[in-house]
Amino acid sequence: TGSISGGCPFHGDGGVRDLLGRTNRDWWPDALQLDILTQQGRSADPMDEKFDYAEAFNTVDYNALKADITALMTDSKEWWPADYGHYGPFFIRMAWHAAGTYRTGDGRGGSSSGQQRFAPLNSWPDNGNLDKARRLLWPIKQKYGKKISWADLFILTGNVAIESMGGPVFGFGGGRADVYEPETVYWGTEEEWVDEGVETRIIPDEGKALENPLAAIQMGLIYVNPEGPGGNPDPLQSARDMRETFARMAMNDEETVALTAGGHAFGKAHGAKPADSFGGAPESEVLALQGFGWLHDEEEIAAGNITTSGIEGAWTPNPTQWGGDYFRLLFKYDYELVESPAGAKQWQPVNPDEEDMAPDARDPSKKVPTMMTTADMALKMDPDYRKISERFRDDQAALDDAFARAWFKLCHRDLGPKACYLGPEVPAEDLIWQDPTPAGTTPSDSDVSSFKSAVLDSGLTVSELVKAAWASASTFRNSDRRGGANGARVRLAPQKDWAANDPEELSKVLGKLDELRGSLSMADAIMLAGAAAVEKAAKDGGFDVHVDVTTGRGDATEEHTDAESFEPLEPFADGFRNYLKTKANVKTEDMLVDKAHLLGLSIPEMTALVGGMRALGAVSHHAEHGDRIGVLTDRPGVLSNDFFTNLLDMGTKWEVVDESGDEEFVGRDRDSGDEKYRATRTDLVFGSNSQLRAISEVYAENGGEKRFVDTFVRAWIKVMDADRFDIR
Ligand code: HEB
Repeated sequence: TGSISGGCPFHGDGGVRDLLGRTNRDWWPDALQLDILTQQGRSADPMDEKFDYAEAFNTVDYNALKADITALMTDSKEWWPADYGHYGPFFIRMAWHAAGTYRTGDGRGGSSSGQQRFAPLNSWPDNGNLDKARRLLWPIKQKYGKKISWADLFILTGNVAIESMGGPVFGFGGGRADVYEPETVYWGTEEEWVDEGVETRIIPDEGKALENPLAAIQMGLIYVNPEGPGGNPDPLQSARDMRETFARMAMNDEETVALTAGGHAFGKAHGAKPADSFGGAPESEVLALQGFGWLHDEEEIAAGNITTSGIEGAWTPNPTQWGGDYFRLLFKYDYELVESPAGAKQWQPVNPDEEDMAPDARDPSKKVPTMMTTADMALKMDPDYRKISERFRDDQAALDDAFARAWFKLCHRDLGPKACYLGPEVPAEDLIWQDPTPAGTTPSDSDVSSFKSAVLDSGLTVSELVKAAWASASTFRNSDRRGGANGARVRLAPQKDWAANDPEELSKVLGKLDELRGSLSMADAIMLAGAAAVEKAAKDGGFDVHVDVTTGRGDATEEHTDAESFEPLEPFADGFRNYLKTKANVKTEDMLVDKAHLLGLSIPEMTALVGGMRALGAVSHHAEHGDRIGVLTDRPGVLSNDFFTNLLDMGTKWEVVDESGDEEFVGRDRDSGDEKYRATRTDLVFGSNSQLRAISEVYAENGGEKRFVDTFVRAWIKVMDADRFDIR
C-alpha cells in the first residue's frame, strides 16, 4: 500500500492538452505582465551571476537566526494576532504547504525554490492566509538578507516552530536558492478552483483516475479536500484520496499517518464566518492591500473571527504543545458530523469531558469543542490507517520518530543528493530516499586515456557508446535533482530494463565496459566511453574536440537503491533518442521540450543535441525502422550537421504515414518519389516550428558546422555532469 505510482507523466483521461494547462495569465488576466522584460535572455534575477547562495548561507549566524525565529513565535502582532499567543502551528502549515506541492511524477513542486511567494501558489485557496505568515517573517528575511533564502527560511521556520512546541525534529539542510519569477508548472486544466465547485479528480465509479503528474485531487489544493472528496464527508473515500495523493508525494501509509496526525497535534482550523464575507486572493487584490488577500475586518481579526479553510476548531486541548492527544481523542470519542459557522462539514466529539475541550484562540479562559476533519477521520476509519494510528496511540516514541523522519523527508525530498545540504543540522544518517551514492576516486589521466583508446578498439560502435552514456545521465531532472549518471544506477533495476534503453544492447555495452574499466568506477567508465565516442565521431567529421566530462563518480549498489522510487523516472518519451513508448495526451514534441527543461537545456542546446544524436545514429530501436528513424544522414556515427541540412533541403517532401496517428513520417525525393528517410514529429518539428527552424538554419548554413559541434559538445557535457553536486 501507499506505493509510489509510476506511469507516464503525460497520461490522463482528458483529451489532448497543452503542456502547461491553466497558467497565471488565464487565472489573472489583469495582473501586471512582466514577461516581455525577460525576453532575449534577460534575467529576472536581481543577484549577479557570481552570487553563490551556498557560500552566502555558510556565513549566516545560524544560532542567532534560529533564536530570532524562536522569539518571533510568541511575538504576536496586532495586525494578525497569534492564536494561543503562538505562531508555531501557522508556520508549520506554511512550511508543509511549501514542501507539499512536490510530486514524484516529474519532480516538480516542492520547497526548493520558494514558489509560495508567487502566483499561482500564493493565491491557491489551500494557501489561504499564508500571505500573513510570510509577511510575519519579513523582518527576519530583511535582517539576514542574502544569507538566508526565502525558500530555506520557510522550512527552517517550520522546524523551529516544531521544536519550540516540544516536537521532535530530525534535522535541517539548507541550500534552497531563491528564484525571482513564477515557475511554469502544469497544475491541471480545470477552469475553476476547488472552492468554486470544480470536480474532484478521482471518481472510481466513472473510471476517473488522477492524471499524472498531478498530485492533488482538486485545483488549488496541496493534497486532498479536508471535507472529503468533492466535499462529501466520507472518511473511507477520503482515505483513498489521501493514499493516492500522498504516494505521489513519495509517502507511504505510515508516513502519511504520522505526518497528518503529527501536524494536527498543533494549531486550529479557521471557519468562524462564511467565506463570502472576505476579500479575494492576493494576486487579484487591489494595490493598496500590498500583496495581501483574503481581506478581514480588523475587529474580526482581533476577535479571532477568521476564515481560512472554513473548518473551525482545534484538534486537541493543547494546540501549542506536542504530544499524543490527537490519537487519544480520535479513539476516545465517537465523532458526529456537524457544520462550522462558515458552513463546512466537520466532525465533533460526542459529549467531550471538560479537560478534553480546547482553549479559545484569543481567550484561554474560554473552552470550545475540538474537531476532526473528514481527512482526519480517515486515520480512524480506514482499516490500514487505523492499525498504524492505534500503534502510534500506544507508542508515543514511535510516533515521535516517524513524524520527525517523515517531516524531514517532506521538506528535503526535492533538494537533491545530500551533497546539496548545508548547515550545522544536517543529519549524519544516510536515508534511502536520498539515493545515496558512495564517493568515487578520481582516476589518473593515463588511466583515462588508455581506457578511452581501449573502448574505441573494442568493437562497440559510436552509437552504442553514446546511447549507453545518454541512458545513464539523462534520467537527471533539475526539478528534484534525482537521477543522473553518478552511482551508475543504469546497470540496476529498474533502469537496466527500460524499453527506452534498448536493454539487450545496453547490457552488452555495459558488460564490455566492465571488462575494460580496470580501476575506474562503472559510472565514470560509461561517461568516458561516451566522451571517447563523441570525440571520435567529431574527428571523423573533421573536428578536433575534447569532451571533458568530470570523473570521480561512485557506483551505487542495490542496497543503496529504492528501485520502486525510480519508476517515475522512466522516460515515456525521449525525443533526444527519438523514443516514444505510447502516444500520450500531450504532443510528442511537447514532451521533448519538457525533458529539455528538466535537463536544464536552452533551446540551442536542445536543438544541437537532437541533431547531433541523430547524426551519431543514437536513436532507440524503432519497432519497424530499427536504427534508421530520424537518422537523416548516410554516414551515421559521424558528428555532422547532416540532420539539419537534410531536414531543410527542399528536395525532400514529407508525408505523414497514415496508420501512425500523426507520429511517423516518410521523406521522399520530390522528383522521383523514392523514399529517402523515416522521421517522427520530434524530427520534423525542427523544420516546422519557426523558432526551431531558425536555429536549425544556423547549424545548417555554411560556416555553422563549428558552432553546431561546439554547442553539441557543451550541451553533452552539461547533461553528463548535471548531477555532480558532490564536486560543485
Ligand atoms: Fe493540516 C491546518 C487539512 C495534512 C499541519 N490542515 C489545517 C487546516 C486544514 C487542514 C483544513 C485548517 C486551515 C485553516 O486555518 O483553516 N491537513 C489538512 C489535510 C491534510 C493535512 C486535509 C492531508 C490529509 N497538515 C497536514 C500535514 C501537516 C499539517 C501533513 C504537517 C505535517 N495543518 C497543519 C497545521 C495546521 C493545519 C500545523 C494548523 C495551522 C494553524 O493553526 O494556523
